[in-house]
Amino acid sequence: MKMTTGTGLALALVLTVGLLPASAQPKKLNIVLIPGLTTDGFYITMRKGAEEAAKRLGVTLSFQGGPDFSATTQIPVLNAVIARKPDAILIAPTDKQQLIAPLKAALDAGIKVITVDTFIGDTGKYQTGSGVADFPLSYVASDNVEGGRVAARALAAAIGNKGKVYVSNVKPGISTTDQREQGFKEEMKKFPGVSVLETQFNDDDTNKASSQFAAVLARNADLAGVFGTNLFSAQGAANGVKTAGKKGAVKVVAFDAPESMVADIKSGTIDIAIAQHPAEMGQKGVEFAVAALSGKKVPTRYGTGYTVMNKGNIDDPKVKAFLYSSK
Ligand code: T6T
Repeated sequence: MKMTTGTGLALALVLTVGLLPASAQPKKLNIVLIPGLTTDGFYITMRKGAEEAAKRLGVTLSFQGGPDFSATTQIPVLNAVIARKPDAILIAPTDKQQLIAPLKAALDAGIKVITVDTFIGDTGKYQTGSGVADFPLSYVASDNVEGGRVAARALAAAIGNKGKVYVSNVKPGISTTDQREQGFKEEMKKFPGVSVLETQFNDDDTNKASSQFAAVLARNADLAGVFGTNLFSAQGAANGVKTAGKKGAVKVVAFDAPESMVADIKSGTIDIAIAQHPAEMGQKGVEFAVAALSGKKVPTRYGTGYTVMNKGNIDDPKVKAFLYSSK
C-alpha cells in the first residue's frame, strides 16, 4: 500500500512540475567541458564519457575548446564560458601556470572547477589549504609519472636494454607530458646501457615531430628508440620511422591510442601503446561535479588506469575497447 502512496505522490509531483511555467521549472545543472583542444581523439573520447554521465544524471553538458593545445587559445574560450555562468567547469588546463588566474576567476564567479587530464600548479594536489592553485575540487587523470616509467621499461626491453633513445615531447609547462618525461627519465636510470638524448619539443605538431625524428637520426645513425609522450608526438615519430625506412630497427613506444594504432602496431611501426582511459575521465568529472553541486564531498584526486597495447593483444576486443574515437 505504501508503494502505491509513494508512486502516487511522485506522479502528483511530476504533474505539478509539468504544469509550472518554464521560468519556474527546476533548472537543469549546466556543466561545460573545456578540452586541451577540440580535434584530438583523446578529448573527443573524453567528451563521449562526459555525455554518457550527463545523460544518466539529467544534466546539460557542453563541449567548448580551442583549435590547438595552447593557453593563448584556451584562455579566451574559458573567459567566454565563465561569462555564461555555468554551474561547473571541467577543464584540461593547457599550462600549469598560465591557467591559474583565469580559473581563479571562475571560482570567484561561484563556478565549481574540476580539472581533468592535466592540473594547475606544481603538484596536482588540490584542497590542501596552501598554494595559489589548490582551489579546484578534484583532479581526475592518469598517473602520468607512472605512465612514463611504464614507457621506459617497455622501450628498454624492446631495444635489449642498450642504445640511444630520445623523448619526443610537446612543450614544457604541460603537467601530463612533463610528468611522463620525468617518469621516463627516472626509470631509464635503471638501465645503464641506455643513453637518453636531448628531448625534442614538437608543439603538438605531427609534422614537426616527424622532421625532428629525421634530424635526430641524421645525427645518430645508431638511434635505437623513441618515446612519443602523446598522440601527436608518437604519430610523428612513427611517420618519421616509416619515411626513413627504419621500421623495426628504431623502436617506438607511444602514449595514447588513436584508431590508427591497430595498423601501426600490426605493421611493427609502433611496438607498444599506452592507452589512457579518457572516457572514464569525462564520466568521473561529470559525476563529481554533480555530487559537489549537491553539497557532497568529492575525492580531490581520482586516478584512471591504462591499457597497454601490443602485437600480442591488439585484436582482443577488451583491449580494442580502449582505442580512442576521432569522431
Ligand atoms: O596525451 C593526451 C593528454 O593526456 C595530454 O595532456 C595532451 O595530449 C593528449 O591529448 C594526446 O594528444
